[in-house]
Amino acid sequence: MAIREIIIIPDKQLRLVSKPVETVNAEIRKLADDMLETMYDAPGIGLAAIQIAQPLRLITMDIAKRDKDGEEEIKPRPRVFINPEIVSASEELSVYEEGCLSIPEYYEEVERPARVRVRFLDLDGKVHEEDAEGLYATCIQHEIDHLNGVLFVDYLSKLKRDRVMKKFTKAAKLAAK
Ligand code: GNR
Ligand code: NI
Repeated sequence: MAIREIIIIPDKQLRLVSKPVETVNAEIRKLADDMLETMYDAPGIGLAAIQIAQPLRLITMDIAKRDKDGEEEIKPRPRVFINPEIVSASEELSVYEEGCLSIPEYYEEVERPARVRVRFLDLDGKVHEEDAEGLYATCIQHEIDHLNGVLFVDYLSKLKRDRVMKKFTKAAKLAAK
């Protein structure tokens, strides 16, 4: 396994539409492994392949640690979603404060469907369908958005989005000098 560099805004690659994984082979399993290691190291609860500059429809996630504000230790639950699709979404919406490893240290509330049904392939190429709610529903929608070049700031007011994009554009220019 290896930790890969996470790209941040305004990197234009984050706006690419990622390509479906054609075959779940050793190369894809290695990429998924590296994504999990990169995600845990960051740390984050989800990661889309494009965040490490790989435009493939591949997501990793582990929301287990998020429930860990109590005493008991929660075991890690690494998950991999290949070619994930939302097959249905609830009319009911819910609000979560979201963050993104590609927009470091910026958090805002986003409203999304409270529940979604998601279809995906696992690392054996087997099809699954699952109902997601709560943080799982929010996170899988956030990650699938990445596969389509969409960022959570796209749901905010133009004022807020412009402000955060500008801040990171300035920082990138200073770093390049
Ligand atoms: O680590 C992450 N936390 C998070 C919190 C609320 C909603 C979505 C997320 S995903 C984010 C990691 C990330 O950027 N995934 O693309
Ligand atoms: Ni993100």
